[in-house]
Amino acid sequence: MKIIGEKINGTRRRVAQAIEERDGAFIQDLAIKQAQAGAAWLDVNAGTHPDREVDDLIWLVEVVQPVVQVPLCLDSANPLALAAALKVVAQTPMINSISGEPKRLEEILPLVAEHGCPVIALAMDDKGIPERCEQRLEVARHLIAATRAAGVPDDRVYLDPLAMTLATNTRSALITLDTMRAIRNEFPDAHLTLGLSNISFGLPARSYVNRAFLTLALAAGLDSAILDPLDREMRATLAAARLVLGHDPHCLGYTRAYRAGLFSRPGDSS
Ligand code: THG
Repeated sequence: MKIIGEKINGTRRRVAQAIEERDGAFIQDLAIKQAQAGAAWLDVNAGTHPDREVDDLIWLVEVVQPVVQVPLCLDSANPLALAAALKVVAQTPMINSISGEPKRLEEILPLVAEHGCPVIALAMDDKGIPERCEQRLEVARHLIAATRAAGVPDDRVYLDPLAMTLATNTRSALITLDTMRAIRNEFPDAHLTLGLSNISFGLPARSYVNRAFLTLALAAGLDSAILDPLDREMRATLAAARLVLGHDPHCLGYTRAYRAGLFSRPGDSS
């Protein structure tokens, strides 16, 4: 299970402020902490100012990459911002994301193919996020046909069946989990990913909801996720769920997490 650290995201207020003020130290601190917590990629999202996104994303990349070894996950729907960031990255990044929207697919997929990037593919198109599992699967089929045609192998594609908040639709997690099982079954070589914390937008005590969803998503075949690696409870849940699912030979990951103090509260010696 690979973690994509979610915290450098310009839709978060404190991060938007740091981008605006060019406060590199704040961003670098988030990068270092997430890398130390075991993130395999760091998501970088410059936020929602179309006129500034290119400059802001380049700034983020140049601030983050000198202080960590892990590759970035460039989170943007804007082909110009992605192309500009690709020129300044030190290591091949993950591209987040393509979707069934024709323009996004036509302009971003060539960048993915040219640079040999892993890519996140969202199960949505220009009509939005389909309500039903079968329709999301249909978009996933279309996306895999497109990545294959572009010469991108399935194991470089991270299909995202899309997690939407339970606050407005209490069947939303069930739809996402059904879509994951269907994708896993039809495209066994492709990866699955999710913006996990989306599931709890607008709810109180979000971490409980995120953890319950993570456990069920792992059982449905999730093998990577965009989440908060600094959430210790989340990482403890991940270690326990992997053990229960038989993904942790000799219980090594679980016992390592215990020895690293993941299951005790900071300052608690038990
Ligand atoms: N799929 C893909 N990419 C994505 C998403 C997705 N990128 C963006 C988003 N969704 C995933 N990233 C986040 C980042 C932060 C939060 C949720 C999803 C979030 N943060 C809280 C906040 O800012 O208040 C709490 C965490 C915090 O403060 O640290 O909810 O679905 N491919």
